[in-house]
Amino acid sequence: MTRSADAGIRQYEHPAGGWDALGAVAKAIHGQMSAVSGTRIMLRNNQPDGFDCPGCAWPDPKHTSAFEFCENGAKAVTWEATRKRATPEVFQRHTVSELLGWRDHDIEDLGRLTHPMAYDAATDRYVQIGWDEACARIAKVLNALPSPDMAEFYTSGRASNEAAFLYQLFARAYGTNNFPDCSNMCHEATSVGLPQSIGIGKGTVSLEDFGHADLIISMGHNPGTNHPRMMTTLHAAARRGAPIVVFNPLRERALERFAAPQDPLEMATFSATDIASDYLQVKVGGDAAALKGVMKAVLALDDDDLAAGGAGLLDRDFIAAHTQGFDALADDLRATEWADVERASGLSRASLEHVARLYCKAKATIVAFGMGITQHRLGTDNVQQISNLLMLRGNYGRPGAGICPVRGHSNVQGNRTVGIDEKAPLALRQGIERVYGFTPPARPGHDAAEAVEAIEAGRSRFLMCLGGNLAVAMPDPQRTFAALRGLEMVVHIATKPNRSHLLTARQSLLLPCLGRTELDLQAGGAQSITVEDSMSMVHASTGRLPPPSDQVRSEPAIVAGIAKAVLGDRYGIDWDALVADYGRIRDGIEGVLAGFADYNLRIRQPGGFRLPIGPAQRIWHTPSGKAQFMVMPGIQEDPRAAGAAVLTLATLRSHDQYNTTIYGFDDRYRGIFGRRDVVFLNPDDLAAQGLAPGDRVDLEAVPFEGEAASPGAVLRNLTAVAYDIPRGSAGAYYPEANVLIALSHRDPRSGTPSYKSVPVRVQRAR
Ligand SMILES: Nc1nc2c(c(=O)[nH]1)N[C@H]1C(S)=C(S)[C@@H](COP(=O)(O)OP(=O)(O)OC[C@H]3O[C@@H](n4cnc5c(=O)[nH]c(N)nc54)[C@H](O)[C@@H]3O)O[C@H]1N2
Ligand SMILES: Nc1nc2c(c(=O)[nH]1)N[C@H]1C(S)=C(S)[C@@H](COP(=O)(O)OP(=O)(O)OC[C@H]3O[C@@H](n4cnc5c(=O)[nH]c(N)nc54)[C@H](O)[C@@H]3O)O[C@H]1N2
Ligand SMILES: [Mo]
Repeated sequence: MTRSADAGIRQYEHPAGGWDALGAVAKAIHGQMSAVSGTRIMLRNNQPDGFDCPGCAWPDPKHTSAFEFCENGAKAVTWEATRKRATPEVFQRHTVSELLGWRDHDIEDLGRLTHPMAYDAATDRYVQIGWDEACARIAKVLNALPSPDMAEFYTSGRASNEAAFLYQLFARAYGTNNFPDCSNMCHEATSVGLPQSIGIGKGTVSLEDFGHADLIISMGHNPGTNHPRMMTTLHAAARRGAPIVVFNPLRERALERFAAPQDPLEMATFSATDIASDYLQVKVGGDAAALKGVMKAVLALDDDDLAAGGAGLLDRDFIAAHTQGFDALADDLRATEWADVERASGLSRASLEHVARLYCKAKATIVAFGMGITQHRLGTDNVQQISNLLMLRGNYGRPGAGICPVRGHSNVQGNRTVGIDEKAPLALRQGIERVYGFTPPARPGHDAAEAVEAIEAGRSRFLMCLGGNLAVAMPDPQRTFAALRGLEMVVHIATKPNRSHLLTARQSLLLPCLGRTELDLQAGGAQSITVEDSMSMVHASTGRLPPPSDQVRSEPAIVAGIAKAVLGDRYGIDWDALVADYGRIRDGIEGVLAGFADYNLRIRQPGGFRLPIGPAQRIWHTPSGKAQFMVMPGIQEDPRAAGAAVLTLATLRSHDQYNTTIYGFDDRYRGIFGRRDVVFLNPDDLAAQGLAPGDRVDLEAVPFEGEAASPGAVLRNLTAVAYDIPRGSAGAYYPEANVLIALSHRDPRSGTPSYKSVPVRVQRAR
């Protein structure tokens, strides 16, 4: 495997999207299924009577339009609908130890799981077992645990509302709130920060609002790769002349220039549209400082306007009627020094003042944001500063205005809504008691990082995973992998094999489930499931493809089967009846939770229905009943960032991956082809270390305030790529770079791992 160090690294000259994206779809289909079935299934994607795309949580325009082309949606669908099968025979051919040596891509590319299996330590292989046997083994372990709080129930956000609701009902009936889930690694900073600011942990805008916004600020996300359908929205906004201000350390191609595959003219003429009107390359981790700078400038502009006899630029009526804490915020902003803002954000005062002027000119502003905002030690502060900025000019509860956290997994928001929440809100507990007649536990359970710590310490002995790849998604694989291997039992409900499944415990079960695209036939006939998108729209999804084998069961059916085995007829819940007709599960959700009235009726409307979002009506479910300005005193900086030798590393998704699922080895828009072993560095940082582009380097973790990654955490032999990124900032791919992240390196307010601000040193490879 010798090749020149800079092979596969070259500038990508085209706009994002366009014909290259169409070509990539053809390739994705070719790799996994026949062209005819691939094309046919793609046409049912996000259609009113079709299935919801498992690719992301961006909403569909009214669910009535023609098929919306999306390259990465196509990859997600074909990866699930593949013809490849990971049968028991396949597992006979490969020991678990052998599979552990494979790349993540190759493990999943074995294909769809077809039969329930259990790990056999004697032969080091997964072997087929029956469903009843699997459920009986789980019941035996769970019913022997000294406390229900010694079991962990993980969820990855692909599960439907129906599956997730049953899952939490089962675990709460069993007796715990231990619900580690992928949102703990994702938008938890939003879920903790926004309720304090505006009384709900969700976005306030609808898709229609983007058509009315006259300023869109995009912070810390990469929609060209992770939410390609959002590019249609941004493309339309750019075309009608709405300024789009981007805060991102990396110049992401799609945010600069995009050719919309749905636009016949652009496709025919090979033309494209500029997306960002202003691209601010904030330092990694510098957003709170940048936002404070913009707000400070807004206050100054307001002062000037008042001095010139104007009415001021703040929305004083909104601030007086709807908010609390403005004076404290203003005092803090006036006391904040520009020099500190500039240093911490890496942005000039002039550029932030320019954004402030655009903001004061705009009648309606939306701020959209992703992982570049949330996955930081200051993640919750970042989110709250965004809300402060919006509140200064009353940008809530008006057309074209509001906050837009762009969610990850296609139903991660729905999972939280229907009860995947380790904090066990009172209303949910009361609802369960009302409908199901038992009192769920009130004590808070574990989030994802706490679950791993509890497992490591032996305080938890059992782990069930409804999807996902927990061990690989979490920081510090050295610790996390070792912890999981120490469990009494681990149970994975999954579509495809992955590395977490190979970290076997005393007993390990692998249970195959249906995906979104597949026909879900139960006693009461073919079933639909429901999901909630990033904008709180709940709608139905119906799969039609034949299941990968007759042994594969739906997630609700698997959960109900386990619940029956573990709980017997405790609390008189008729699990079989719930699975026979998912409408009964939805009736349960409707009974337990507010906002779901006529659930079964309303999902029949095209496009579904929207859950109530208080701030969209200027209703604030905060303790004071008002929206709160949240002060982040001063400018907080990582003390290490001052030292030139320490860089702040953001771990990123490539264009060819879905979280830990690696579809392929290209990151087209960043100019990386056929490899992932690279680190993106500013040319001056390279030179400062006596390095040149193409050199092999090692990244070494730098402990923070005594929080160390596992000793000697080093990522070796990466190729240095000179990239347009601020000095002091660096980028490398997730999950490879997770070895550098200490489990304790997280936002103290939300527990979100600081995946996007990892202190590292770069040196020539040993
Ligand atoms: N195809 C595809 N789609 C996906 C996923 C996938 O892996 N593949 N994952 C899904 C999931 S679970 C999620 S959560 C979302 C993730 O979608 P994103 O939120 O887009 O997540 P990342 O790819 O991690 O990219 C974060 C962006 O933040 C920027 N960034 C890094 N650090 C900072 C910073 O300090 N400040 C600012 N302002 N920006 C920063 C990076 O340059 C990058 O452009 O996508 C979902 N959709
Ligand atoms: N360094 C670093 N680490 C990160 C991040 C980062 O940006 N940087 N991002 C974090 C984020 S935002 C997230 S959300 C997590 C993701 O963490 P997870 O959600 O745990 O991981 P995924 O990679 O999405 O899970 C992929 C697996 O899900 C299973 N699967 C797929 N579809 C289905 C289905 O329909 N049903 C079931 N039961 N299983 C299915 C397959 O077995 C597949 O292998 O990772 C986090 N980790
Ligand atoms: Mo996520």
